[in-house]
Amino acid sequence: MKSREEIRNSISIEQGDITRLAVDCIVNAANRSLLGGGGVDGAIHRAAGPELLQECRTLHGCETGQAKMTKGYRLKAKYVIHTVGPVYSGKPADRELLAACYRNSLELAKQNGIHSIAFPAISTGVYGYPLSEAVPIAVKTVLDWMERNQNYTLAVTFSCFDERTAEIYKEVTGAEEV
Ligand code: AR6
Repeated sequence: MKSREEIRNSISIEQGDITRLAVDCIVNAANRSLLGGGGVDGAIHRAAGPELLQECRTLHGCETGQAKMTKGYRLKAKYVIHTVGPVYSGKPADRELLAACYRNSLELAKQNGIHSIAFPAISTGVYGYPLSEAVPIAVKTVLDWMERNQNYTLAVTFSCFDERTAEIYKEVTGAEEV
């Protein structure tokens, strides 16, 4: 049985572009159409190439909080898990839906034998979720899942596009209460 401290230490925080990471799987903060968009979604589609959009068309969208997987095509990552974060409304449901994105992505990774995964800060761009609220939800949900799935080795990276985001992740993962 690992301590919370040991689990916390197995998470890494990387500043930069998620499409450059050499992990088994990267997570996309998509929209319900799964047909591409701006932000990290646009960056992933550009880096993966047009075959990604072709495969996404066969998935017929995705509900908020759910996750679906494709291949990674020209990315270093072999797979992409597409999840749809909530548009921030300030209501309690936001929290549940955001946590579901992380949980469902981790479950899908495990079901597919993936052993390393990188998440962007889902919903914190175009969808307007304040980082100060979204990051503790992301970190707690991932740590809780790792604690429940200790028999499965999965290295988790939080990919932060800018320095401010990386600082917030470092503060939150370093805090005793998460
Ligand atoms: N690598 C890592 N993180 C990134 C990258 C990147 N290359 N580019 C942006 N981010 P957003 P959302 C960060 O807006 O809020 C799209 O149009 C960004 O700084 O990409 O979930 C979809 O199609 C922010 O911290 O996703 C949807 O319509 C985080 O990724 C909608 O945006 C998420 O920002 C989803 O909005």
